[in-house]
Amino acid sequence: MVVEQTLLVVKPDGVGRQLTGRILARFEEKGFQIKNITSFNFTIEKAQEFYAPHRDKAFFNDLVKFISSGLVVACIVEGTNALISVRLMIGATKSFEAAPGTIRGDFGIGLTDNVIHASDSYESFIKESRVIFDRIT
Ligand code: FUP
Repeated sequence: MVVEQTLLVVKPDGVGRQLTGRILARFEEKGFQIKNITSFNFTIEKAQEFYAPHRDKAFFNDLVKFISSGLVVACIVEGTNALISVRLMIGATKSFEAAPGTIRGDFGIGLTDNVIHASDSYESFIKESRVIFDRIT
């Protein structure tokens, strides 16, 4: 059992559909701390940096366009085993296959527009935090 941090981004579909409060409440109810909350619009350049691990994928341009298409809300989620726990809470990448009870399973049916992002590892958390906060928090 170890206290960890992970990065969460409520995507433009989640923010646009006014789901931010309900989504963040789930993490608070679970027992996690929400830190460094911020809202902003990704520039195309920042989005390319954020999604750099996917730069060779066929869906990269659509992904960058989508995440830059509107306001996002980003925060750090902190608590015991946050990395794996938050990933389980957000659910499978394809929202239409995500289990009921997960955020993607309960709030959407999209793939690119899948409501929420969470870091998949400590390394990703560090890289993604540098893009969003320009530093490690
Ligand atoms: P996840 O870690 O669950 O967000 O999923 P991935 O890292 O596999 O994918 C990153 C983002 O690319 C996801 F938000 C969804 C999007 N994506 C597509 O748009 N099309 C695909 O075919 C696969 C992923």
